[in-house]
Amino acid sequence: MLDLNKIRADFPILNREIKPGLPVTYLDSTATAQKPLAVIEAMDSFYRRSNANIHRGVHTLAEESTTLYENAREKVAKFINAAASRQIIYTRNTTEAINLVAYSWGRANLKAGDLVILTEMEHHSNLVPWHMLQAEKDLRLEFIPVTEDGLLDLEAYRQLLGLGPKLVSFTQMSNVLGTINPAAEIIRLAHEAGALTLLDAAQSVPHFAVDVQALEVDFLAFSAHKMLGPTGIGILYGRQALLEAMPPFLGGGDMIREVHLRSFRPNSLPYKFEAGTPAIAEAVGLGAAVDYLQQVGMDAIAAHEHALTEYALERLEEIPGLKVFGPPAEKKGGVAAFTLEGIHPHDVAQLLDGDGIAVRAGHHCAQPLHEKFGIPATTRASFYLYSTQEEIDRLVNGIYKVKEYFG
Ligand code: 7TS
Repeated sequence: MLDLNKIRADFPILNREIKPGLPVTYLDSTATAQKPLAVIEAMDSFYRRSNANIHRGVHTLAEESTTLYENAREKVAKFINAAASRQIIYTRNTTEAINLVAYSWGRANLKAGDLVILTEMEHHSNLVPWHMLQAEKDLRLEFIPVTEDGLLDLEAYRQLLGLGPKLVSFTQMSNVLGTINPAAEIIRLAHEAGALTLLDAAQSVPHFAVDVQALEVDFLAFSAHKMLGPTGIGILYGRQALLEAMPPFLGGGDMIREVHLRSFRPNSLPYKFEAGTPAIAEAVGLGAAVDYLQQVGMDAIAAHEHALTEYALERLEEIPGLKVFGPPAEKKGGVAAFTLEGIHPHDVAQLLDGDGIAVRAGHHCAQPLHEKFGIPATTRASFYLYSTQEEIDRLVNGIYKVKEYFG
């Protein structure tokens, strides 16, 4: 069990009042997580004490800053059980990590007619890079269908595998349905069919233990800001042999070993993929976020969110006219996207905001998924380690008020 009072005291923003006497009820952690003091202070201390550019100086500050930056990489490597920290590439976010794979690996390895399998529940960041590459390379894209209850249709997947895909790229957890996909099985089947795999772990790494070696995944992408860390930094993990064979993505300083007027030699891993001055303070913040998550314990966080999700679904589903999308709680993480009969999802979110309740409305960057269900938008509440039953009660009461308002 989590000590929720203790945890909540670590997050200054959770004390924020939206209006005098009206506390914030933050139910939008799927979009971005709030930050504990440990992360804020690590970044503050970096700028106060150690700020300098990395890898380029012999002076004390440059050495300190380089050490802090690289220590954070080690922490991330251990956190997802990567075999070596050079397999951890700093990017800006999940989106950039997926684009890196599409542009570097995809451009070098895919040709006209090659098949990439995605799913109908992907975030736009695991769709559009492949659309763009398809336009360039004339690839074939196919999609694992989503069933009515929000699961991937694995029978259809097996059939698609018969077409000889080169890559299967999919999300470990849907940011709308909350579905936790059977990643290990999907990866194993892909490998049996001779395909590589990319796992969008934007919604999984923050919420439960992810072990890249146990999964045997080839590429994995996630964002610091969804796991208590700062914005502006994300991670691409890759199998070492793959990363070594890939051409650089962005060119410039730091990613080179030597440069001449008409040529360059790329740097070794991970620097080959880190062009220009990176997000140094953000890496330090990410390292502090990893420490914080590990101190609380990923299994305890997952258990807390699971209990909350069960409670939330039970309470939400008793509201007449409310439909939650996605599978039952046992197959789902802490996300509840819903529609309320006769009321636009944006109106629901707007009225809830009047009660200090922060939820999101729209297609949540998963427009094809909403099209599949024949709806333009949903209202989405999402939970994290600091979320409470009381906040879910406030949400439910708020929704009853919205219904009253609209008669
Ligand atoms: N993949 C998934 C599954 C996501 O949920 C998101 C962000 C991304 C990729 C992209 O992450 P980024 O850090 O590169 O932006 N999801 C959301 C969301 O659900 N609402 O706002 C952002």
